[in-house]
Amino acid sequence: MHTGACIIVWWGMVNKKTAFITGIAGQDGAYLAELLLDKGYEVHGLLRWDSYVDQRDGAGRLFDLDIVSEISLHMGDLTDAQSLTGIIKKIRPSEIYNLAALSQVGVSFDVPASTLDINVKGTLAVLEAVRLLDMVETTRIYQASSSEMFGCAPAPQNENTPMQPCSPYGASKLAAYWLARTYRDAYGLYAANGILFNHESPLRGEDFVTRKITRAVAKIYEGSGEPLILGNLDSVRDWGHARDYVRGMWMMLQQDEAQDFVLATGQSKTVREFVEKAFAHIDIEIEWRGFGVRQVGCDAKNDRVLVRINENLFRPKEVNYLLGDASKAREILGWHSSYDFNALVAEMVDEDIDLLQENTSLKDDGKCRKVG
Ligand code: NDP
Ligand code: GDR
Repeated sequence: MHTGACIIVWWGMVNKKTAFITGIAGQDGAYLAELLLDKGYEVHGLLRWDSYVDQRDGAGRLFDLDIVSEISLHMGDLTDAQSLTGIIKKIRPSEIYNLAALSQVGVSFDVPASTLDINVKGTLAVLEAVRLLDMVETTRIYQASSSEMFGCAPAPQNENTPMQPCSPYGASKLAAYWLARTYRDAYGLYAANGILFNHESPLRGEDFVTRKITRAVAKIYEGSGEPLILGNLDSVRDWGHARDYVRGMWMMLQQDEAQDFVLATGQSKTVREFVEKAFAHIDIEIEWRGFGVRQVGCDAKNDRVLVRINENLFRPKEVNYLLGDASKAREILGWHSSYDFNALVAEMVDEDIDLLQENTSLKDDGKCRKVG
């Protein structure tokens, strides 16, 4: 090899950035890992022990994106501060993306103490590890904050909106947000909060409303007679695409100074509109009949009931209206959302139909079922 080429290879090796992603097996973790690999990063990820032991299932999204072999996975738990510190000490990452969380808002009402343990003490463990390992000068932290912190605050919400969380999840994320800000102010740590509004994708967990809807619509398209059962149809969300949002996370860590940013599309829709759009994509027009929990969504052509309401799916307290103002991210980061609502819904329904068809053909072949 020529001396010049050697220098380029050496320069690339010493300057290769190392990222550590907690929650790497989640929706955002998987897309972020893919993005960072594309940018030439060495990528490490934290996997909970059961996900680590059964990686085909626990890290299924990394297999779906075909990137698992390029990532170093570490068994651990966000709530186990000692083991987490050991992993960070070994990797000495230049960037940490703290995405691991109990992220289901409804579930947080059932297990509030676990929610706080994971989301608050877990975040503290990451911040403390960086401080105690003397990595404040060398490591930047992204903290996955959430529009749920705004709770009942009037829309549109931005970085200056007073926060009024309405769930254990929202309260936990607000505490973690303030911990990140406190470590930034007290110790000079580069810790940026991304206050992200809802973002979805074909990799979205099946217990979130968008994916629940698109899976049910795909099954109905494939001939299922089971209606879609939902809770509150009238809450309003600002839904974007996860691929756009992970790009924003990375951008937040490339600034001269750590700051907090809202990422949102600035467009809001109700759950009901999401349902209508998803069915419209398979040429079914939904007609709503009745009121309250007795309301049903019917196929306008043949009166078949396709959507029902179950009051058990309502939350003890609901965030009614979320609509983000991402002007700061647009101006400072140059970030924008590239998907519109229609494209997002269409992609999710199409992918769920493809997945069902793929699974059916695998079953017909007598082969193992693909892990979805
Ligand atoms: P997911 O629920 O898809 O992923 C969360 C990941 O965290 C899972 O892989 C889960 O692992 C992991 N995890 C949970 N508990 C622990 C633990 N104790 N130790 C280690 N790992 C753990 O969430 P998203 O990818 O959608 O979101 C990423 C982050 O962004 C979360 O913090 C979420 O709260 C936040 N956020 C998300 C938004 C969205 O719309 N998607 C909007 C705003 C904020 P396992 O799979 O093994 O359970
Ligand atoms: P959210 O997302 O709570 O906004 O949190 P989710 O998709 O769970 O709910 C959105 C809205 O839909 C209503 N809803 C239902 N929700 C679920 N999950 N299942 C149902 O059957 C159902 N029927 C109606 C909900 O009441 C709610 O109003 C997401 C998560 O990703 C958080 O981690 C993240 O911080 C926020 O987005 C921003």
